[in-house]
Amino acid sequence: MKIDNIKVNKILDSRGEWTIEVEVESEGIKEKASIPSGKSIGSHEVICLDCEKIEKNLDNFLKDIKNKDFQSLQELDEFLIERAGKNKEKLGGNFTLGVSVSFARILAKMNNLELYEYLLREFNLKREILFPKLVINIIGGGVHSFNNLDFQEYWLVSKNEFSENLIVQIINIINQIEKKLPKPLGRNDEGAFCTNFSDNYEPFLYLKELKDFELGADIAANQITKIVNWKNVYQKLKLLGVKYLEDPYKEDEFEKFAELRKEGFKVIGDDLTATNIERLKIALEKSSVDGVIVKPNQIGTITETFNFVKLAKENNLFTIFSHRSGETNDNWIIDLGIAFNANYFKIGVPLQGERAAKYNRLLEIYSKI
Ligand code: 2PG
Ligand code: MG
Repeated sequence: MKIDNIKVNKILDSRGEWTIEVEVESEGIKEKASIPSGKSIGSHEVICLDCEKIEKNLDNFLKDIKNKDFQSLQELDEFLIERAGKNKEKLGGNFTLGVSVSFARILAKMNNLELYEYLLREFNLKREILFPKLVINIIGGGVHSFNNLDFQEYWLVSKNEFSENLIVQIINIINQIEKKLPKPLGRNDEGAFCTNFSDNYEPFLYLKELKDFELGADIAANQITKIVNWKNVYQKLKLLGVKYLEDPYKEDEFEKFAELRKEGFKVIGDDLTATNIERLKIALEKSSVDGVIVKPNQIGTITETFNFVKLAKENNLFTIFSHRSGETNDNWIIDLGIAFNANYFKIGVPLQGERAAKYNRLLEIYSKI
């Protein structure tokens, strides 16, 4: 299948910052995908380019791609990976992902399939997990917020799989917590409560003892510049009953991640593993993690995301398919997670349009399956 045209549009994300939307045309079908952007970006993520830079390269890239005939999404992704060069610096990982997702949507449409159904077929997969569980960022701090908390996200982790009931339960919990919180300042980038607390641990007192949920946190340690006695931090979090910890140390501290697992925490890599199979191999060798965050725009194509998830699953790691803090209303992350058998989705609270869009896609798929 030939690609006849690609356009890039400059659009706003949920933070009011510029991001891109990519439109691909093939065999008379046009499909679009928009790409979110992070604020706590690790140094091992691929390079994203702004719209103007992408447009500058576009004419040459189009001449090149129009000569090719792609038999599958994986063939297109291989071409993108090769042309984008190291860290996707020549084309931008945001652009390559936009092309990858749009082309997958075209192929799905041609075959009269939903995107997740097409991905199941393309990667020869079966639905093993009927529905993922949810990781919900209820109280926020760090670079997503404007309060005094150092840790980025205070989570409830659902014991139950996604359902309409679970959404109702989450909204009720949020309403109850809102009434109890000290002087709310508002909501942060992801819709989590942004409030000043007496210390970094107090937020967990508002989340404790909720039936059907466990506690977790994205420490996002890479973003914390002050000197911290980490041993002390994790002792306190253990006493509070926190079970899941994302990025508890800086992005290259594989050994420290592994040590923390011995304390009984479920340790998760985000900036550590960066949806990058080479980083995952190091994490596996050093036994650094129990689970990994999956953010396709950390790597730049659907195929590379799939290969990362495959290796994680072969090694019994759980996967958390995640939004970014600067989101768009697009919902392809849900189709990828459903097709690739995500164990969890981390998509924020269902109270802001760009996050609700993901919950709505889950509901839509849920009603079909
Ligand atoms: C994270 C993400 C999403 P950002 O650190 O896990 O919550 O934040 O998109 O800013 O990298
Ligand atoms: Mg993170």
